Amino acid sequence: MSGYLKDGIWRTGDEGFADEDGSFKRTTSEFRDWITPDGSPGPDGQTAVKAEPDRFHLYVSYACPWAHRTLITRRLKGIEDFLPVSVTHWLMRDRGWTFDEGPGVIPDPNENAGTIHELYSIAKSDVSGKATVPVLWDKHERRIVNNESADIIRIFNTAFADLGANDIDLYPQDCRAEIDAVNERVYDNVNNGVYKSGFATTQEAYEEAVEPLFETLHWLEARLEGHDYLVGDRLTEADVRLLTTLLRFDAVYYSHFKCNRKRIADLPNLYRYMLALAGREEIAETIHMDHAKRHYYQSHTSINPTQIVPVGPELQFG
Ligand SMILES: N[C@@H](CCC(=O)N[C@@H](CS)C(=O)NCC(=O)O)C(=O)O
Repeated sequence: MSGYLKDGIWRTGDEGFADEDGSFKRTTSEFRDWITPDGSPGPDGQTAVKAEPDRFHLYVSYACPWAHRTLITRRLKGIEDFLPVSVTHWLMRDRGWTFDEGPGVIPDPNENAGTIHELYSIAKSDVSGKATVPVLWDKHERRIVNNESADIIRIFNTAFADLGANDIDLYPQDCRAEIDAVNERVYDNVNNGVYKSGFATTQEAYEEAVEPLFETLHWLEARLEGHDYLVGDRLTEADVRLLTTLLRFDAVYYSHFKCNRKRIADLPNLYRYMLALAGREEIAETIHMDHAKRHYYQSHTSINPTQIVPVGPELQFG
């Protein structure tokens, strides 16, 4: 059980976030502004703020695959110095994400918030919806620039170019159409597919999610035959976006979310690909499977009422 904001007030419970047919409904992200080197609008005309060294802050949970994308991109782009990070406790219960003390937790130095939802209310006093991570925060204006990981990794790719970010391009112009196509299929069926499987409350809704999930994993398995990356011959955001779900698959989604037709370890190309990426120093440093395992098994008490965290699998990252 988590909670949500209604007109700026935090409420406990999950009302309004499941469909009547038992399928899991993901809400859309509310804050979609951009950061650009000079403050000019974002790629689709988004309102943007100028990249400045001591202005922004990133709030994440190590458990969350969406937030994990932003941590990996932050590290790959070498922008840690312009963008400090706060890390929530792994448990997400009736106060949502908190900064309660615990191993790995990094409290909020800006607003001294005890929970993520407080940041949402500071940013917008009548905000409604879930209080999700990641959150990209503007310290000057005390507001959320963006809370959509897909946007945030694109922002990181270009925003801090003039401040000395690495020039690795995770969304190269010549591969964009292919990256977008892969992302779309992976998002629907894999990144979100595991959640749709796990949070389904009817057999039909579960099967409707789990079938395309494995179909897509087999498609990816074939695509990676003889290749190290999903698109072209270099690391792109398509890999970052897939990887964070793969890393949690065998330890969490396979059992907790009932995605158990196969493990990633049973799919040789995907397994090799995942291990190679997870072994890169910059990525390895961002992996915290202790938070991920404890988060899922202990937070979702409707799925796992005993809150027991399984000991396996033997292979653990981070
Ligand atoms: N669209 C968002 C989704 C983020 C998201 O769903 N985060 C989850 C954690 S994995 C969350 O914070 N959930 C809070 C809740 O359900 O109350 C993104 O990709 O940034």
